Amino acid sequence: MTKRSSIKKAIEHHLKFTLAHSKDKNPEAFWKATSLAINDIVVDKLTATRERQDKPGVKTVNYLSLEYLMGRLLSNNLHNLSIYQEAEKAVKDLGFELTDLCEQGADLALGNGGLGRLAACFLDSLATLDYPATGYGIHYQHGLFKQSFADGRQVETPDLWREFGSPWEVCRPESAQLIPLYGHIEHAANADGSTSSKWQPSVTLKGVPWDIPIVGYNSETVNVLRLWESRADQAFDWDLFNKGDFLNAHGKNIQAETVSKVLYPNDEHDAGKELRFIQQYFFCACSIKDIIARHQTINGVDWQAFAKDTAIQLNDTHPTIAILEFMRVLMDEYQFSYTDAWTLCREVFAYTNHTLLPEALEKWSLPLFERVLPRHLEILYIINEDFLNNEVAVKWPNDNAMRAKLSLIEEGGERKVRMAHLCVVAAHKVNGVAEIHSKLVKQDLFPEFDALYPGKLTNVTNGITPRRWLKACNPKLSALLSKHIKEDWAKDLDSLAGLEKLADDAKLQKAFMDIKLENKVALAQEIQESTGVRVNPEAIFDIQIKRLHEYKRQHLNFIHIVALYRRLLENPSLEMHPRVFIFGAKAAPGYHLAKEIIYAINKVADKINNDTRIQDKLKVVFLPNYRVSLAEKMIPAADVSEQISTAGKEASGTGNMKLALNGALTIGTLDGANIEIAEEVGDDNIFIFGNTVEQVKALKAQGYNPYTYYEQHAEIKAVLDWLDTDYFTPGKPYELSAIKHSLLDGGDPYLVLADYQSYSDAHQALDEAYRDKKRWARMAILNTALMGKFNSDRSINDYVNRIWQIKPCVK
Ligand code: OAK
Repeated sequence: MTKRSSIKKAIEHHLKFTLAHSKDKNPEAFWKATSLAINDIVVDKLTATRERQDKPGVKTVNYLSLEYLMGRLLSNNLHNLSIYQEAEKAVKDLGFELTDLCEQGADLALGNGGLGRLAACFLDSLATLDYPATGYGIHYQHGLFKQSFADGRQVETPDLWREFGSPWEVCRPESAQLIPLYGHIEHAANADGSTSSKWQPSVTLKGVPWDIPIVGYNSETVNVLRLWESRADQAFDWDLFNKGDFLNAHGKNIQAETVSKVLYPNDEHDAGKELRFIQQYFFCACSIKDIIARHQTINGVDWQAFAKDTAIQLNDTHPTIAILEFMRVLMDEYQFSYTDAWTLCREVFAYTNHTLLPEALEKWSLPLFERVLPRHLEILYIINEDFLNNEVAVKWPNDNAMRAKLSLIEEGGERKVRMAHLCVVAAHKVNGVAEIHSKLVKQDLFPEFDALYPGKLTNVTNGITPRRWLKACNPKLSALLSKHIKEDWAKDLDSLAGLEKLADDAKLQKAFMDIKLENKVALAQEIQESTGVRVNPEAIFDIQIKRLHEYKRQHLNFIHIVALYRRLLENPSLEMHPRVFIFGAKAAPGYHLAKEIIYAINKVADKINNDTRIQDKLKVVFLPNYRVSLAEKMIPAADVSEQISTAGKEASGTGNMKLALNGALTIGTLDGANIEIAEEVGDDNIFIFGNTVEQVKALKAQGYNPYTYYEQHAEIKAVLDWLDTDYFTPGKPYELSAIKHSLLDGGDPYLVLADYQSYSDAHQALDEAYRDKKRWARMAILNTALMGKFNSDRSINDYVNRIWQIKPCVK
């Protein structure tokens, strides 16, 4: 049987027997049946992978992350299995277009932004490179909220990604774990005079795993993403039920289920909520138990082999409690001495830092810690004493200030546990996510730790999977690349450098730019459908997509747009190529200024888009509900990529890599991975502007005063003052004043005004470059050609060589 006919048969089978559908053409049911049919192939490979990997001596990396932004799985899995075309034909035989079917699936949006999407790219690369790996996280009932706009303001509604089931996941009740929490400690005297502690927890949760297969591209491996769902330990209170108290009979279940109910929607902001703390502990405890259980199934109780077979990577500090849970299990359940447990712990754990923003650095209040996890806090004290007395005091004798600075506990005011310190002390490697970020982690965040542990702090520059972010999302460009590059470039992205010598070739330039235009036509249609705004595909599509955050400076982009509008009103024949500014961004529901920025962009967009005086030279669109599947439509259509964070604030960025790979030119600051992108493509093929990290520091040190820019720069003044009028919000002056207020009275913490002129100049240069068609085509081709470094396969191999020391596991 051909692949096409076997897929067709499997779809029909699932439609009839799994879903009990007749031959009606229900697209949702067809999507599910198709996914189930493909999942059959996946499960076969999964079983074979398990058989190969579950053997003594096979080292596995366990990736612990509170977030995974997976997006949709059907099209990705088809591409990775190299059966997309066969499936397309099979589905057509049944009367459907595969692209339409793929649109049916919900995004798996179990993450907020960069950190969660990075985790998803890394899982793809690990499976592609045949590395044994398990991802661990939470099976949130509701992922990141859905965003819509009402009169320009963000409205959030719950995400119901698995309301009617999800065809890829399988529940594994046989691997459920019991997780104790709260309660108290009982101390007992031992015969040798020492004391021992026994934790008497008062609550027990049950963690039930759901497994999602992770299909490698063109590889033998299907790994697993294991997500924990919380349930009550004992199901139902029959006593209450029999007494007629039906609602309370469910009480415990409802409480227990809240633990995995919803993803916290804060990006890079620690709100310090008890439920979030329990989420972290719950998934870490489940995962540690699972890792140990798996080790024992394969090795018996041979702890000698544990460190040889196990690496645990902490995706930021969110899973830090895994360190304390591992210590607790070793000491209290396996009778390890503290020293032996700590030695093993340090061999196994490594930690990735994803931000320098102080508001994102997690610190948990000590009373909260003590109430929820009394035994873990006791163990933390032991680690801290050991660290302060045997490491800090040895390096810096009699230095109380240093003790206080490095202690795992912050004193003064409310006492707090510093999660990042615990990570750095426990991990054998700590990495930042781009060269400059890792340098700042060493210099500014942890200089003393760098001195104490030479060589522990390192860098692994982020990457993105070229499978999802080029091959699958930009099929036309992919086909063109495959015509010119004989290697399997989706695996070996460096091979795209072969295009460099063709960057001036007129035929390639035309084909490349024709494809860009076709992608822009498709996005223009999407824009019209979702916002009603008509945009001209011949205009420059200038895109900023990322979470809404002051440091990412959507408001710098916004102020420049208002300035362009003003210039056009003053001079309608201003020479500029038509431009469409396109935004996609969600704001954390409690982040007031971020929401005001969304509102301001929407209000200004409304005015500009309906102003006939400017002859369609300027349009502004804010696409609602930015998410992975929308990014897949926007990125292939971008001419310009806005990467304009204040230097030193964006750890790496990964959208910058995706956009450049798809032939967009970056306008960006010398921040995060922009610096490495500039190194790869060369200064002629990127628009760099703004103050550098050193200049930002100097400006702040000399007492940055935004008012000087406001008073001395006529355009800045005119634009900010304009926002106070009711021009954009008829009858309601001051509706858009929040931005001005934050930039002037608020002190402009992210130096928007200091970078404004340089940003405006860079846009001017960009506009001129675009009008030279050949020059632009050359630059765009070179961006695609020279992104090889940013393949997440390279990142993963860096982790393997510098941190994990694992090997591919193949037949
Ligand atoms: C989110 C919550 C807490 C701490 C960090 C984050 C986060 O998403 N950080 C982002 O991580 C990405 C992946 O490393 C980087 O590319 C972004 O620059 C960084 O902001």
